[in-house]
Amino acid sequence: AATEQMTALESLVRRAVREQPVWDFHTHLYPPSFGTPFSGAANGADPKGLMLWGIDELLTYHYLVAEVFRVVPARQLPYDDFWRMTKSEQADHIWKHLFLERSPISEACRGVLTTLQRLGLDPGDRDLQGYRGWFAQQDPNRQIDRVMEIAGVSRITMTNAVFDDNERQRWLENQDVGADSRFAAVLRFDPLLCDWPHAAARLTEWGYPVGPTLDDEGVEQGRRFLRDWISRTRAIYCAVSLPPEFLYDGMEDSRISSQVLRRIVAPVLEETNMPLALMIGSKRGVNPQLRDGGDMVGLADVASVARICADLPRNRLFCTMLARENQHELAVAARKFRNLMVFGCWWFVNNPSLIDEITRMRVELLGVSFIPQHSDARVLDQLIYKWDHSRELIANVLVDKYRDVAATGWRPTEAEIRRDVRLYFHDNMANFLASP
Ligand code: RAT
Ligand code: ZN
Repeated sequence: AATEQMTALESLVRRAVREQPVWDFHTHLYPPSFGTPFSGAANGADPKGLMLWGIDELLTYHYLVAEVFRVVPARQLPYDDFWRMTKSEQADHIWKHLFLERSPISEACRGVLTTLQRLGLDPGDRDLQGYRGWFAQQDPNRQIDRVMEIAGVSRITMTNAVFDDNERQRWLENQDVGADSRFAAVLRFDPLLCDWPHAAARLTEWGYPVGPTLDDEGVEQGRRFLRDWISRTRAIYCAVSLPPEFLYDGMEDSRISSQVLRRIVAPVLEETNMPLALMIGSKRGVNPQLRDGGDMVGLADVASVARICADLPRNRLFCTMLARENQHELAVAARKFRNLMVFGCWWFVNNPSLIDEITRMRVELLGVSFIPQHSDARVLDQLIYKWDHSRELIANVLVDKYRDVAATGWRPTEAEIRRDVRLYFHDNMANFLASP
């Protein structure tokens, strides 16, 4: 009878995790209003469009670009030759070298297979032309609904990079560009904190005159810039990615990044009642030839995050870190500060073995008070595999944790399990966004 109860508990947990719709905390996905370079059955491809979907985009994901350069000798394919190929030629190249000439067992390769399978295509066919034919018949807008349905995603959070000219122009030209209710905007402004001279020059050019050092007038202009863009995009939070070297030393810290954070970003976010997401640990462009795939991981300073939480108690921070070695300290920091919400297994830690390890540790230290995962999908269809794989791993952890308490005689009810899973996949994000 005891084992029967355990099996019942396990299937309850697995079902709850499978069925709970998720608000995806962080992606790089866009609705069709931002244009799509591959229009499928719809008319009107936009070569610089931001909505990426389909098999060629899946295969040319920057995770796979980095992997293919490892296995093809430099003399056979110099970087420039790869970048001169069309998207389909690049996809053919990756398919040949990473799927056919060696087995696709890396997480990024496996992801393509899971995605095809759950879309109803058979990876066993190994028929790239056939998959292309199928995608070419789909309508991008309807594909969004289909993918969200299969992945169990009820809201997609974008990353709206205001310093990206292509994207900024689209917001300026069409005030309804972000109006698709399936998507929520996030204002992303890395240069404000990472490269002030560049940010200041751009702000000045855009009608917000600020100097290379920060005086009171510059602070006012910086705040006005943020307010304008928060209202234009109707962002639900703001975000920055910071390098491993990022430091914050406290109220007296005169670094320009600390001043911008304290004097411009924090006050505007407080007045708009909005959290800031910090993604820390990515060293940009250690191999620029790989483009998006050329960034490295580095150990970051968790103490700086703790100091920000202490110095800015009226601000709320979401935080994720890229280095495996930072995960434990970050979870401990979250125990100290309720204005810190840990989220996701980001990029190089978004691998089964590490998701398992990190999620277990977080449950043990934080109970249900964190956001276990985000997809970081750049290609629409990736939502399927990212969530499929993560749901399975999160369920494994939860099964063990509920079993441990059940062994004491504490029997979690189905309603309680569903409540907890809803916190992980939806309510923690919603509550943290809303709470003053
Ligand atoms: O995971 C990724 O796709 C990275 O290229 C980055 O986009 C990272 O997630 C980021 O948001 O900076
Ligand atoms: Zn990202």
